[in-house]
Amino acid sequence: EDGYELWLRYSLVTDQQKLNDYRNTIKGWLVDNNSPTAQIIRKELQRALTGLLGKSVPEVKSATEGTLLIGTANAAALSSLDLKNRLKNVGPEGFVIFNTKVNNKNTLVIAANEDAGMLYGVFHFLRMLQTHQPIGKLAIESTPKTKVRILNHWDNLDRTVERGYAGFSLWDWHKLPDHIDPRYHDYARANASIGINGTVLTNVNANALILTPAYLKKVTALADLFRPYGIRVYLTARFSAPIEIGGLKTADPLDAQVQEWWKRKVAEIYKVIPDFGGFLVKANSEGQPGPQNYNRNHADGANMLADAVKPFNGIVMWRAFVYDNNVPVDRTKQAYNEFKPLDGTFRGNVMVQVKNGPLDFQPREPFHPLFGAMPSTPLMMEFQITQEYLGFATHLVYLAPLFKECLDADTHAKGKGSTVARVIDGSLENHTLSGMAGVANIGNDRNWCGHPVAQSNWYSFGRLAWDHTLSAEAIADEWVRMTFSNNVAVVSNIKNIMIASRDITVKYMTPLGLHHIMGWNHHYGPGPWIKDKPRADWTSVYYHQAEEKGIGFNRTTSGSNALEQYQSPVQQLYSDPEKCDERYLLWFHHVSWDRKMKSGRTLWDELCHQYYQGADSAKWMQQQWNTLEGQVDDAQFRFVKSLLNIQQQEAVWWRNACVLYFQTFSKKPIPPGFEKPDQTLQYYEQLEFPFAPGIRPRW
Ligand code: BDP
Repeated sequence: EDGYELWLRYSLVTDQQKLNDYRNTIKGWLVDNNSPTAQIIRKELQRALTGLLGKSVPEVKSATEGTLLIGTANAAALSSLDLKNRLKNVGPEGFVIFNTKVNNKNTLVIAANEDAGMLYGVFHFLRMLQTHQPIGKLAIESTPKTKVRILNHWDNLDRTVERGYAGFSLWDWHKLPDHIDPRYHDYARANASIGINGTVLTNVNANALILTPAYLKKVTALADLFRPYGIRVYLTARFSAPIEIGGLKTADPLDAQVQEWWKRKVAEIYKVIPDFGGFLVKANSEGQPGPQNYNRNHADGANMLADAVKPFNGIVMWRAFVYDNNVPVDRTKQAYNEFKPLDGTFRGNVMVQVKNGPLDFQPREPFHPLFGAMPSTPLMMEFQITQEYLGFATHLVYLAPLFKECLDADTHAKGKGSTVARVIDGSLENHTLSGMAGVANIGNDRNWCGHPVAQSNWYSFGRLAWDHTLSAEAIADEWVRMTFSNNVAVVSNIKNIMIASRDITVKYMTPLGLHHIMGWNHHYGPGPWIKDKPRADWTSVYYHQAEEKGIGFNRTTSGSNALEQYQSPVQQLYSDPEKCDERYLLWFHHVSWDRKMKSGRTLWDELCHQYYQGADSAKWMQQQWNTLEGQVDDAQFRFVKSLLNIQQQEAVWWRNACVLYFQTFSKKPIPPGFEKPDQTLQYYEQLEFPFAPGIRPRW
């Protein structure tokens, strides 16, 4: 196997009893609908049932014993079932699945209010078969918790992918619209199977060319293809497009000509893509143009675009990832400082898209203080699925635990239980708009994501966007069963590796709240020594602040006071170094090397301990994986094995480089019992990685 089939392998059900059971329950199927989505469902059912049940299951004309009946509320074949009532709570995308009698025959029904719900219901049902669930007494009702469940592709028009580690962009702009790569269908199927309903095709560091007629034709071809899969297309809007492709002298959002230009541009887009989703905008950050170039604020910019897309029901996703050249005392404070005062001034069709943490997708960050701080504005989550700071597509890091850690964090904005999840699903403040975005890890590598296990990160993002109450364990369980095997021992082994992998990675990269200590322009290996760059907040020393007495970024009142941006119970959780969760200690505090840690060790010893434990655990992952030989597909087995070998060596690289570097400040020995690094600090500092993927200057 080469990984192309993702979690949609549909291999024969190996549990004989389940197989018999499924064969008896599903003798035929009927999709009472003729929409393009229904055609997709027919194909998927043929393919899936043939694979899973090992024989083709016929399409039937009416409900007989053992029919899988699929349709929307008004389907004639389902008219006896009072579907309107059963579907009253599931909305346009939800579905119900239940066993019932029709014409006195045992049937299984998958029904929804609209086409997309039907498709989601079918994929849900297929997942149940793929994971060997019982299907005799089903009474499922499922509704997505967030409305916009969207991938952000950081794909450039030349097919390079910013922070992409799985080859080049899927979008072959050159050959579009005439050549439709069959892969686009498989991309859409995969997304539909996990409930993703939107895709931003282009990089947030935007190119205005995408808005020109020639490119809009190409975008239209993709939008037409994705539509029956329930997927809407969105684009990034370059704020200066009116100048670059419109011939105007300004892009000032309050300028009437500029407003008019965007209105026309938007009308032009909707003429060819009637369900165009809207725009994603990165403005006044890392060199991108924005309203501040004209002394306007983010709301002025967002609202101008929002007014343009409003008549067509479009939305604007305005990013809060902002920082500029005036390096503040603490870069992590800037987004809150700029956005919080604007709460209540955004149009109703604007969502502010906030990264999970206040810095930038580090292996571990506390949740972003904007969550819960802008009650009048719907905030969207932005997770990074691509592993920019987590070993690219080389290291095995299952991200659902990272996603969950943030979603489950309590902002205390409206008292206990005001979790980040409730902020972004709109329930905390009763917002109708809600969303979750994931920066895609997909490229044109045959296996889509580079690392076979990186597929689980795409998968778990989609599953959590649909239902953030799912646990990381449950999602891993599903994914392993669908991707590798239903064998209980295999499932538990791979799941154990996956669940542990994120913490292991944090330990060998950035334990105890360290952050932003990676290599200079590639963000790959360690670079805690990075200093003296054009901007302080692009260095590592700015973040770890190591010196003879201690280490860590003081974000309390005696330091940058970034803690003030959190609600008071959260502040209290973190402000006292004695009580602060040690996983965030050096994020919030500058503490002495001799400080006593919960383990009883000094901070220095504990830091070493964690680095060594991380690297040892990377070895443990290898050992665990090696026991799977012969129990999962051999090609996949060998591929992961070779990647784990690299990961293990690089965990040692991270450990050695960081321990040797921090030792120059602590001046303390590596605790007894730990093998000494076999190279000098200078060796690590001089290592160069000219071939690291995505190498390019930092913004
Ligand atoms: C950082 C990336 C940079 C992105 C930026 C962003 O290094 O390539 O452009 O985020 O999110 O993580 O805009």
